[in-house]
Amino acid sequence: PQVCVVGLGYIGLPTAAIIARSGCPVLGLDVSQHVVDTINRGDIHIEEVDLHGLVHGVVQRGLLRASTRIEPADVFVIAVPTPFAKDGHHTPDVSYVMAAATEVAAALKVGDVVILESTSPVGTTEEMRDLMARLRPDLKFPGQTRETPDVSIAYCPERVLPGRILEELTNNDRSIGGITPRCARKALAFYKRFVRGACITTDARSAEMTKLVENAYRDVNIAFANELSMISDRMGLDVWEVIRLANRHPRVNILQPGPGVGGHCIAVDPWFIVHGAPDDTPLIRAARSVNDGKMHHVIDHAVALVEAHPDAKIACLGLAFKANIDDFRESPARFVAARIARRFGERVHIVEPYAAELPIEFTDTGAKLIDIDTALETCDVLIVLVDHDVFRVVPLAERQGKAVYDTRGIWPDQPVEAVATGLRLAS
Ligand code: SAJ
Repeated sequence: PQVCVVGLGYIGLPTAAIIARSGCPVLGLDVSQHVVDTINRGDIHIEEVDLHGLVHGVVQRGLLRASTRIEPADVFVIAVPTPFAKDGHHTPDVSYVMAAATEVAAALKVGDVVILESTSPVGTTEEMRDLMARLRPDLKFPGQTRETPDVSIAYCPERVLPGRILEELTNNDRSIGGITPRCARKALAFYKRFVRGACITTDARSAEMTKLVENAYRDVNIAFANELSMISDRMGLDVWEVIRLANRHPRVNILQPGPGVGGHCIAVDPWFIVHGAPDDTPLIRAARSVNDGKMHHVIDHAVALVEAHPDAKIACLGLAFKANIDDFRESPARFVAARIARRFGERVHIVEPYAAELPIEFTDTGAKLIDIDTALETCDVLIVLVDHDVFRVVPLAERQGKAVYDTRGIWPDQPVEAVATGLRLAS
């Protein structure tokens, strides 16, 4: 089939490339002319392991082409962002999905399959169907007619991890949620072309909820770890030791505390559930507030540590939202480092091997970007914010004598001097 992927971001572009690799001709649609031109040259505008080679190959073989204008296709895959509305209430904004559906509606013909992949509040796929049905009264839509509908519509969320997108796109199991069982079967046949994991059919609303639940589950579990770290700080316990020991229980598996939860999904998706059931979500809300609160707890402890060492140079290790990636958006590490930089100015040095320059909010703070070796030679206070491998491998000998606040627990051998755990102060 001819495939059209709407939205060429972190999910859309790898998806388009993998479908193209399976042999289907793919048109990738994006609102940005820059993105379209970049891809048509065989280049990419985002960083992801092995993606450049794959895109280059499928563009060269004529299987992937990008455009700002939609064309007829047999399968449409929508992978556009669903951010918060700017109302300050964490309300989901599905306007990009509806804009994409409007474009797709204009190109629809009998027999087409429309698949939504964007993380969406429960009911969005049906809302999208209603919109397309209004725009195309000449077609019969699923769930609205007792006759065989002219088009099929399904919700099939992605569940890939940044840094492992290509591998996980192919190998992860997927939920395939049809507006009707027939829609699910049509979508299933499509995903079977390029997914090796199991594809499990369900209805669209259950698939929408499943996606949100997966990320809320992780958020709640990280919140538990973060709450433990704050309790341990208060009680003078080593949270890493406590978690390590508790996880020896055959049915306990506590996640890792950190400076808060970042990224574009785990700190966002739980709110989509809360929005749909505001009176029934005390736990999910509490997790959000614990994880956001952890960021401020880390800032307070880092400030206390720096103030206890008035003449020392400070190094903040890491800005990325998690280990070993170059994504600095929605990053608690970046937020914490910027607060430290604003407060302590020229004493502050930032180490981020994945950044070529400091983000905009560091301008005028006096903070400088340096490499890990310089930091180890010149800084006496180290604040670990990201568990990049390049930090993890620094041996104790090079950290000895320094005051260390290890928010990720990457250096369990760091001698503890005083204050609460979490604040690992070298003697
Ligand atoms: N984190 C911790 N402690 C942990 C694990 C993670 O503090 O033990 C933090 C990370 O440092 C990071 C944040 O949580 O700041 C999120 O990182 P992550 O690796 O847990 O997840 P993401 O945001 O990169 O990707 C998630 C994944 N969802 C789940 O694991 C349930 C991925 O499978 C989804 O496809 C993705 O969200 C998405 O697109 O929704």
